[in-house]
Amino acid sequence: VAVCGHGAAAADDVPHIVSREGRHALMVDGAPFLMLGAQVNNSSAWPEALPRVWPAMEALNVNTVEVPVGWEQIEPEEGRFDFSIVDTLLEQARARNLRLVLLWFATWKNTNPQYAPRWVKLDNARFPRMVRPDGTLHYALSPFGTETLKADSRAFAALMRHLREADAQNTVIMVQVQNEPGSYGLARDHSPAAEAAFAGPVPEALRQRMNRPAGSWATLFGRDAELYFHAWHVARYIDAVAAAGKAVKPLPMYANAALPGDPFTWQDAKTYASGGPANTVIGVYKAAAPHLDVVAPDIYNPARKAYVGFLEAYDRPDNPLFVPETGHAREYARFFFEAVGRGAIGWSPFGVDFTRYLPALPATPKLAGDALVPFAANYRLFRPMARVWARLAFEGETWGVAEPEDPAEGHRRVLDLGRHRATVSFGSSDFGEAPPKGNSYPSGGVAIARLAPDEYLVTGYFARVEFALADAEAQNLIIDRVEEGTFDADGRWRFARVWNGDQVDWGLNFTGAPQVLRVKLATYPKR
Ligand code: N0T
Repeated sequence: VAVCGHGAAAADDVPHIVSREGRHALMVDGAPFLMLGAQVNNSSAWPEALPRVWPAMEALNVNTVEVPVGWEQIEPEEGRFDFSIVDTLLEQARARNLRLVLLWFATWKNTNPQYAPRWVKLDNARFPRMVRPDGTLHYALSPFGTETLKADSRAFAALMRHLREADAQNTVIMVQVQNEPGSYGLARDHSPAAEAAFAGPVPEALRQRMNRPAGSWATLFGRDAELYFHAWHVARYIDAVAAAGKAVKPLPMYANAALPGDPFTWQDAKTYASGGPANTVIGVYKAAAPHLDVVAPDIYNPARKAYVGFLEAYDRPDNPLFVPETGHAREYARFFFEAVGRGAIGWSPFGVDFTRYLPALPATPKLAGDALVPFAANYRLFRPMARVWARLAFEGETWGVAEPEDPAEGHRRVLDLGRHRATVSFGSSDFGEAPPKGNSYPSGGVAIARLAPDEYLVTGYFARVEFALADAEAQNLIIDRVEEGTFDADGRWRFARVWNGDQVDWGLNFTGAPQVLRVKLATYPKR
């Protein structure tokens, strides 16, 4: 069969990213891997809290858990390291056959230094904060703090050294360096070192990448000068931390972004996390941070157009698409299909465990089991074929679509598959051609992969899929055969039954049941 499994690989084959012809794969154990992820709450990486993490992960069918490791947790006193939490995480993840992404909460966590040890965050002389234009101190640490960079890099390298020693089997497959870095309410640092740098020329690597002549930040970048300047220096800092870690164990590394409100509207840098890898500065990060394999969006905007706009911004030949955080409200679940359809290496709702922290909910978990259902359904569908899908996305073509919520968009989306076209409609009845009404809430999603010129893998929830020829004048389309089945552990297709009659006459109707189809199309002449 064309869709086959993954080969065996040595345990010391460190996970890495490969890119070819604009497509990307996260290689784990020697083959493409699709992260079906979830991120725990910020304070859940403690032995006391973990028993309320794993049951949520099990309910979700994830294959990967994103867990923070705070600098304060591993280096409470300068030079004294304690990796017991890392060992606990490795052991408990392995017992559940889960992979981990570790999140290095250090100099910047949602821009602030809250996770830096107290010997760092309370010592302004040695570890300086950013300065506002009026000379007062901003809360965030400055990217010009050379001692801060040295201390952060040393701690991060120690963490990676511990992984090199304690994780030869690569339970940890990727590492996030900082968390949503930058600064809120301040476009850039105004410390003396920053002022001097801002008055100087734009660095060669950046102006060449941006294809600009030599010049100052202000002349080359106008209203974006401070944003680009800050992004450059924060990215250089993160790159140095990443490089220190990679020199020890070269795991894939990434930085994540707190985004502006939407990807279409220009916003003043003061109104979002300036300095972080937002969609507005991906090129700056690519020039400044060659040791980061990925820059990634944390997407908390549930409007389809905005969500897809962010996915499109980060899905680039020089950047694998990865969504390390997204909302866990039910209307976000459908965007999984948009992400995997674009060949994302992973996707992960944020804050999904059973620790509770909202005072408004004194007696119940913040997130009850019910809320996980649509996310669990996605992963239930994809977990058996995660390797197959990752390979198809890397070697071939895939498409994905989520149900629109804006009535102006209607309840149909058309996917251009080249020779064919797939019309996906949401809220159709089981039979007949009545116009689709939309689902009771935006919950529909479909993903399609090409298996052969006339054959597709098709799956989804709460949607109808109808195939047509792009050139309907030349020939007539006929369904050759629709097989429902599953993939076994080796990635081999297990045929279950043929769909025919009512199951194909009105399109392929996906319900809430996990169904995967192989659809073979054919043609017959017009005359
Ligand atoms: C996320 C999460 C966690 C204009 C929020 C989202 C996580 C962090 N931050 O629960 O704190 O660690 O990465 C920030 C969203 C900013 C929205 C700005 C709208």
